[in-house]
Amino acid sequence: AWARNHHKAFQTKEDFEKEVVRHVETTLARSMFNCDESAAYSATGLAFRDRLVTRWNQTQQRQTFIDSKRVYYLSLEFLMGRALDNAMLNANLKDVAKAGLDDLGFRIEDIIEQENDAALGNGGLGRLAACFLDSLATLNYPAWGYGLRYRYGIFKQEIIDGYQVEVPDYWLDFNPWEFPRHDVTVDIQFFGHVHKMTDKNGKPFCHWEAGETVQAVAYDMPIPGYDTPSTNNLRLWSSKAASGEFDFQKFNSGDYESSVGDQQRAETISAVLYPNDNLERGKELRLKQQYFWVAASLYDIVRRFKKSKRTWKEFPDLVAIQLNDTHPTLAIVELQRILVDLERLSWDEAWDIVTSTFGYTNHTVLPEALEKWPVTLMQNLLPRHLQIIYDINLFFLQAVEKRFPQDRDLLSRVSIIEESQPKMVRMAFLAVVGSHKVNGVAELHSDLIKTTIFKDFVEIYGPDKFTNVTNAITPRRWLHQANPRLSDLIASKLGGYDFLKDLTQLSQLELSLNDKAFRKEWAEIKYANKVRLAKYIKATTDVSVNPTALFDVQVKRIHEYKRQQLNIFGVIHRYLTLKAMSPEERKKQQPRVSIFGGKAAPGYWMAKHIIHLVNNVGSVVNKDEDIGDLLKVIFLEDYNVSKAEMIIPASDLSEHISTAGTEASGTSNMKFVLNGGLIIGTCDGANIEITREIGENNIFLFGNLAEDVEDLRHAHTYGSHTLDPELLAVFSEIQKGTFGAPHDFEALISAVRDHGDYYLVSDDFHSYIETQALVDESYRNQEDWVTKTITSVARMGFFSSDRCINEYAEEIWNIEPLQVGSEF
Ligand code: 26W
Repeated sequence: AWARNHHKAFQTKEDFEKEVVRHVETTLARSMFNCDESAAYSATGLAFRDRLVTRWNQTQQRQTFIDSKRVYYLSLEFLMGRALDNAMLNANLKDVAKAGLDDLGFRIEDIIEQENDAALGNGGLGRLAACFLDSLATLNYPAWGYGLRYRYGIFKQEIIDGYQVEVPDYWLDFNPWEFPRHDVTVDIQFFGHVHKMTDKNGKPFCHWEAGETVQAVAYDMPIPGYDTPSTNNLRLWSSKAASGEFDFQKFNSGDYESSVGDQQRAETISAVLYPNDNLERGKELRLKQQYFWVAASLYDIVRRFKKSKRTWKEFPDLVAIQLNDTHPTLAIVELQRILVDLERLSWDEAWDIVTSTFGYTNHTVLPEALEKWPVTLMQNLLPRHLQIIYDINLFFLQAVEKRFPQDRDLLSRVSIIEESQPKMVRMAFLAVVGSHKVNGVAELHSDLIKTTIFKDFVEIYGPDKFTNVTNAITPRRWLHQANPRLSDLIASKLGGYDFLKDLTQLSQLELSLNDKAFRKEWAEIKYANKVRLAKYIKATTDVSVNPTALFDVQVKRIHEYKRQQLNIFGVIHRYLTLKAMSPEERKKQQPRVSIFGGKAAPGYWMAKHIIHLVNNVGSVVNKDEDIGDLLKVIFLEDYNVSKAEMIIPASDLSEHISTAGTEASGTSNMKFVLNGGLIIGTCDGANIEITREIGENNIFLFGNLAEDVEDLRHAHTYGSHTLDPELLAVFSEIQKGTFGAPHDFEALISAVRDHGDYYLVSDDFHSYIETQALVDESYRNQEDWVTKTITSVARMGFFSSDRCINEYAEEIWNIEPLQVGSEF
């Protein structure tokens, strides 16, 4: 109905073309004669943005009018990737756009390729947030995301002479998907002092007189749902000097540089995404980012709540806030401060509201990733917040002491303040104490947090406060968009695309297991995706790979716990084995292409050594004529969301081989299986639940179990530590200089050989090699392999982020979808 009222709501290619031409000629002020691909992208983006805006406004108006509970997802990272393809597919207008662009002389694939990824995240945590936004909109939940608008997203990775080089990612040049809201600003304060005051009734209260003010400006991005008019909002804050802060005194007295310097200091807050994944480094600017974003978001949320004219007690009936890891934990303190200092509620009333509002998701148990801030830093930057943290801790410890008298050990173990030198604020504990639910992201992980880092809190609060919501992915981007041919084939079997909104329908694919034509098309799609990747590999690395070889892929952030070193040591072992064979024997071997991709944090030397080793092994193996197509080793530069969309559909086998108990969930494992690839993996994170769903015949599991890791580590340190002989042979080869100066790789070897092998590379090596041999054998039987992949896809229904979001909505947020009807 609304379409008739809006000329911009094109439905035909002719109308779409008119919109593109209009945007080229007026918005971009160019002529169609010199409309290049970049201009065509911009105009196409603007045309789709126009039609999003209408629905976006209507969704927001409706949410406000109905006054229903909203969820706010606070995440320091949103790894959105590209928006255009997604917007076209969600609106079911990609065919229209394709035909229209074709008329105008463009190929839609080339136009899509023009867009920069919105790369505001490191890896799993940020991409999960993006999948969640897609599901929230698709399921019509009233939801907003809140994050930071980094000027520089995750760095771009170049490989030069086998080494990673970081290049800044300036992505904002032209971004049709964001709407600056220069009228939506919040002044954010830092530093200063706290004064004790009394109000006119003689009641004492605290007043924070800040030393620095920075302005937060909102930038909004529309988040379209699939096959629904619902369009949610992602609000990202950008920092600039507060209007009163530009120092005209300095400016007029000729001190231009220093007045501009203040401006730049303010803008620094949202300048750059910290590129550490799973490593906390206690930098003041990072804490400033966290508070800046949290304070702006809460001001916004409270402002919206106040318009509803409800009483404060009703706040949790209208507002749920989810903390994506501990990064936004200061929101707990900030809300308590707003309620007590500014709104003048009693401490207990305020604390009830706060704890009913927040939920906290934990994404890691790695000790080096758990956030702790020095008390002195907090005292200086956020003096009033530190006082409140101390009070929260005091009341909490008093309550614990009451329930468990005389257990001083317990008190010091659970204290939010760690009594170390220097004293530290433990953010995870603060998040637990200030939330009504705490969840892990896969069953094993949720069990682990209950028995390790939060064990005492389970005693204190009881087990019901802790729950599990197993991660999942959006099938719209990770099947329909990334692998359109597979999506079409599935739709042809299932009678339409409803499975994209109810992924459990995939189970019907098992009925087609014996359908020859279907199987053939299934295999052809995989092959076509491999051909496309092979072309990309040739174009970017100049290595020719055979698309009939087994494509073995490990793409994710480079980290010792994810064990890319195990993979590359395994590759070297394979190379040595092949070299030792006679030419006749070699002919019987299964050809393989080992593909790696992923970024190392700039200061993470071990990770950088791993990248270097992979590249050097590649340059030796790839030109070895004895080996030929039997083994190729590829490092794909600058792994990101849009590359993932090409790489994942082309994989036969993907590696998810973290030391058991270290990978909280993993989500790419799900993406690979959903695209008809199999997994080699450890019993870790979501691999375990994937196995439960698809069956253990359809996954290649290996290695030690999480329950045995502690004992093995202990044995390495205190007992005798014998290393796997085949791994030692790999080490000798590296040390002979076969893959370049051995010095460069000494640290990788000695971590295993001399420093206790914390990640159990040696303990799992034999099992890994044997399991890889099993993979070769399985792959030889292509019919069986296809059966395994179809069966696996059919059983992946559980891993839709729609299921995941419904669980959060019911168990944690207590929110309902907003029915959308014909009035849209
Ligand atoms: C403060 C430094 C820092 C930065 C990022 C610490 C921790 C992080 C993230 C929590 C790391 C992360 O992305 N964790 C991943 O979260 C995914 C989504 O739940 C899981 O699938 C991955 O297993 C987990 O590593």
